[in-house]
Amino acid sequence: MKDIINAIEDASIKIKNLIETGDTGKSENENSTGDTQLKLDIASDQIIEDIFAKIPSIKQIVSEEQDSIIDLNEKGEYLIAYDPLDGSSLVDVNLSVGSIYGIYKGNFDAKSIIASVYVVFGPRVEMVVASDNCVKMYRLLSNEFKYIQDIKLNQKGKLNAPGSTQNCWAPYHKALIDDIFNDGYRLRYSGGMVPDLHQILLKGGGLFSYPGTSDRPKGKLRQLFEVFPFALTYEYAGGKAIDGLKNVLEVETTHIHDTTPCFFGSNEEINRVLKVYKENAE
Ligand code: P6P
Repeated sequence: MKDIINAIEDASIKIKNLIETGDTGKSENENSTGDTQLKLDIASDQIIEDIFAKIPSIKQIVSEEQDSIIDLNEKGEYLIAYDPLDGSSLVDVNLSVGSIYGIYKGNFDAKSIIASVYVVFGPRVEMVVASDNCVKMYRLLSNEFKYIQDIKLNQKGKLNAPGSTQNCWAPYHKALIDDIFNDGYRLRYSGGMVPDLHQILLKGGGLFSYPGTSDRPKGKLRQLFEVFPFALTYEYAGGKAIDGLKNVLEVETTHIHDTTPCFFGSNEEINRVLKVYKENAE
């Protein structure tokens, strides 16, 4: 898998340069989930696809920016689902964005994920690799990624990142979020999944939630290239990731662009979510 990590490092250096100089305007196209594609989305997707196409161990890839599975090498061992530039609309207001990669063996489904990588493009460029039950962070220094630290979550944190359209929340979800704030948690939500989840990991814990809502009953975040990679990362860091009622890595995928409600966090916060959601399960 070292070849894949090296490929992600190379792609990330190119994407960093693209963010700094590229056109942040809209393209004429939409992606499979109906989001208007920015020129940055398409360009960063092309960078990653071109680099992955040269790696013999990669059998297939799935991108948020492309409708269907792309076949690369019949004899390849790995399948990669990725979001090339998540939160790209934040670039033109100079907020952090990121790339997310789920590395699978056998199938594009939760039980087949074996590793995940995300890269945060912020004041610094940092890559986090979750594999073999540990989470390691690297930082881009003089154009090379250097190991910085392992990441571990505390049992309980201080940050609360409540996503989705608040006037579409279930009443019990609103009460849960309000209770967490009443316990003194700090609001930390930028609208970028990668920096928001990275912050909770590095600050020791808390809760990130993107629930099912009346306008989006199955949530907004995509299973294969957003939710499952971060679920593996949070689990390996000693936390949990659920869909409200169960481990989110038990969720079934029927289409490569499927979404799911998701909660990521330290154990204590996730247990609070489970209690409330189980009490209100239909
Ligand atoms: P909302 C960015 O578009 C994204 O996919 C994630 O990065 C982020 O967590 C979420 O959407 C934000 O969605 O509905 O809170 O603006």
